[in-house]
Amino acid sequence: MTGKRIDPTGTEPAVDRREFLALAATLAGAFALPASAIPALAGAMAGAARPPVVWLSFQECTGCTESLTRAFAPTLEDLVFDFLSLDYHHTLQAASGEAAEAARLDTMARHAGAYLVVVEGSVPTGADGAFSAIAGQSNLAMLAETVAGAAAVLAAGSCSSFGGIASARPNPTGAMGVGELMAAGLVPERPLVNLPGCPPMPLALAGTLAYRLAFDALPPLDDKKRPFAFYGATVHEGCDRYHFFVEGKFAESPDDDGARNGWCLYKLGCRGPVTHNACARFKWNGGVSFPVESGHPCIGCSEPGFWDGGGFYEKLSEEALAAAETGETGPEAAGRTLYEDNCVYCHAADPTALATEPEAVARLLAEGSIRAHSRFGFTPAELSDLTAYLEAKAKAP
Ligand code: FSX
Ligand code: SF4
Ligand code: F3S
Repeated sequence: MTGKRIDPTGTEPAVDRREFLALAATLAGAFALPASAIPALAGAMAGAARPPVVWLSFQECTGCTESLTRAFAPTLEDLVFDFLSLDYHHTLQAASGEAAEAARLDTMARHAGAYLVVVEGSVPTGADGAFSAIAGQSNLAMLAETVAGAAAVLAAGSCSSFGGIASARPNPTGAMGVGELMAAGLVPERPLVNLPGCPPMPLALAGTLAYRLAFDALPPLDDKKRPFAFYGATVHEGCDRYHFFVEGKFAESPDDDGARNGWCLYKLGCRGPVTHNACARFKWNGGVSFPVESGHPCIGCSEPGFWDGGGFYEKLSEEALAAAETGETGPEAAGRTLYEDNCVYCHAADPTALATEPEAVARLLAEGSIRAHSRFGFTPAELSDLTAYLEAKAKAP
């Protein structure tokens, strides 16, 4: 997208119809919608309805906002002025202090049940939320208050989706993602979409908002509440280096001939095979490139367990790779992924070395009685998967 057009009357959309159609066509492809849906998407974005959005920023690096302001089509400015009414945003709003908080409360009152909440960053739960406050209100209290009347909540980034960097071991602030907080009853349950990535892909956020506007519904989500359109495939599946992976041609160090020849980065710790994100498909910076294409292994920034489970330069286990390759599913495979993404960072890679019986592991985790484990916030289904994996390993010859 090129330079901004300034409209002194404030009535002309900053994005023209052709650009909306191009974006709508890209999104229709991502959502696997027929071409007949393109006018609906474009029309919704170009239309007069501007859903009110309250954007909350908690424990984060502001990379998520940075990411969206780098969205090439449309830019955040276009989103703000054309198809959203961004009523409150800590970083971007002109208002400050009491006026800023008044704007948030006013939106919540005037659009009760209809406004959207975008959350950036994780929420500290330790010390009664005292680790982070805005306008004298803890992040936890502000989130609970704001989410209560929302039509839907979009967790933008890995921090708000799954806890992210702030929740990395030893998680000193008790940081949690929005879904975890809802499951724990600390925040009212509202329809939730997770858009993980550190930062998230701009198109995932823009696309989800556009879909909501066009169809008055959230896009189809997977079991981690991520839109299939952007998280339905792994980075590996779309990677340009995939044929080298198949041929067994791997870079052994970041500056060897293999790396120079563009060979597969699996041996350098690439997490592409187990990382669900659309980087390889849509790429970054206007489609220029993405980490793997630029020569760096994927560090799994969009998966639960990032950062502890991010796998920095540590080769993915053969077992995890095999499970990803065969598409092996079911409780045991899911349990193994949970174990490898979380437990192995403190415990042995082979769970049969654990001193605790499988059944007791699940119980202790559910009770949250081991302090360092409470941050995982495994759901009952995850605990059952983990138990299935531990039991299978215990029984294996
Ligand atoms: Fe987290 Fe976003 Fe990573 Fe940073 O706000 S997902 S640390 S890019 O900024 O929350
Ligand atoms: Fe690409 Fe990484 Fe998969 Fe190799 S392992 S094909 S570099 S995503
Ligand atoms: Fe993150 Fe991997 Fe994409 S590190 S930006 S998911 S290539």
